[in-house]
Amino acid sequence: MQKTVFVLNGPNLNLLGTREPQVYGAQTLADVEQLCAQACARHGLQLRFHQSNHEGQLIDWIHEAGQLHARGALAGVILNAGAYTHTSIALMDAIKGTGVALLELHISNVFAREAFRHHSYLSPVARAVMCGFGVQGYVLAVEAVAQW
Ligand code: CA2
Repeated sequence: MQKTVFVLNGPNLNLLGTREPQVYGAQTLADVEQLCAQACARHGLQLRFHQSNHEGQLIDWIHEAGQLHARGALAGVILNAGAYTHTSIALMDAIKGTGVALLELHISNVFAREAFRHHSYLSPVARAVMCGFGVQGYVLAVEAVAQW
């Protein structure tokens, strides 16, 4: 059975490639989706790629992933929750409550940035955490989830 990978992107990541290229690079979110699609195709995985600026929408997608997880049809969730990483108990509860295997991803090295980016509500409930690989991190994350 072909398993599904959810790649979920939080607030402001729709701006990728348009501003702050020194921090987030020059590639757009559409470019990132294409990289993920190619990586998934290489591993025989189905891709669900989404971005939302709304916390509740991200939670709804995690719940959807949870339903696939319950049927044994989920490879994993790759989540770049953006700034919600540092604020959202609701996202943490959704990850914990659904039991999905989740890789927390950040484009930048959050530990080399402001102190408020050093704490994540999500890391304690994530299976793995990656940061600082630029948008190439999404490809590495798909490769990792393909081994789960
Ligand atoms: O490094 C990451 O991927 C972050 O999750 C990005 C978040 C930030 O709040 C986290 O601390 C680290 C911000 C996403 C904003 O994305 C933009 C992209 C281009 C231009 C402006 C914002």
